Amino acid sequence: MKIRHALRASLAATLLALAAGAGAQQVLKIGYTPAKDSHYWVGATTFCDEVEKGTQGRYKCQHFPNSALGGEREMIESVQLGTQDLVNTSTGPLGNFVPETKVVDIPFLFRDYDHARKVMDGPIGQDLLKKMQARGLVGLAWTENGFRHMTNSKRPIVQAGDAAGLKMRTMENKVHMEGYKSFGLLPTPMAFPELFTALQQGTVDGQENPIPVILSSKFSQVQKHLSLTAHVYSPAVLILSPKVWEKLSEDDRKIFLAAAKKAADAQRRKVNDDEANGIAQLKKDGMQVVEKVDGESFRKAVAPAFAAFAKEFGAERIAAIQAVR
Ligand code: EAX
Repeated sequence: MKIRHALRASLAATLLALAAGAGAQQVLKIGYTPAKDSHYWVGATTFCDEVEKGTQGRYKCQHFPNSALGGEREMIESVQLGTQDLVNTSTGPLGNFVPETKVVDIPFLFRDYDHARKVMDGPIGQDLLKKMQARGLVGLAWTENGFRHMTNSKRPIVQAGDAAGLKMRTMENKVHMEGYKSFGLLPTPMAFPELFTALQQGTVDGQENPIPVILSSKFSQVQKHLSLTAHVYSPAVLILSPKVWEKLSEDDRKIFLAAAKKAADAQRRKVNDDEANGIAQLKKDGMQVVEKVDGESFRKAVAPAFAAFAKEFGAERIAAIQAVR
């Protein structure tokens, strides 16, 4: 009798301690479309480790890679609503929420990684992060997706003329779609979680994504041709729900922001690695790779669309981005 009493008391004490612990630790749900081990996972993991360390375990993360919480548009919506805490997402659908960010999705706007990273980390990019606040999103840092390249099941693409007529899955991004039409592509917007099956079933002929996405999503299983077109830079951003942000102390906010900066660095390093080693891997996996693309033919094709981009975003804003060295 006595022993049972004592057991019950100690069980009650344990439950109380557990409840107190649970109250002190908040688990943040973080989602992204690519798989575990991808560049997004590296960024997310770095962020979460830093936050957990910095807050002595008061905050930690639960990861949802592989679109487990939906496509990027859905996840941004959930973060806005506060039913999801964090998303590491490309700018694919972001312009539908924060129109000011659309300018960075213009094809052939950035010369190379160095240029793109300088712009995103400089006043222009930081100003865009701030613009997210007014739309119910807290942009912590620009991470990175990478320069996008075309894959397809029909033929090698060497010049813009080879792309003409191909049914190409695009992100739900008007700027991309406008630009790609000028290459003669038939843009078919589709959320990322549907893409692998669409390629497998031939609903679309091709898609375009950075090397780290092509690798981690195993598109080599369903696409024969890869062309290193680098036709657009694809930024990514780590976004926190305002519901979480509003509850953070000033010190914790600093910890979150510093963690996001480290996440961006780590994610970009993984992009560098995949760019350096991934193409050989994709060849090994059976892809035929066009490395020497006639970039000039694509630039020429898209040049007329720049008039429309200038009208929409302002010629000076575009020029200001191009002028960053
Ligand atoms: O952000 O939808 C896409 O093609 C994106 O590049 C992918 O979800 C990673």
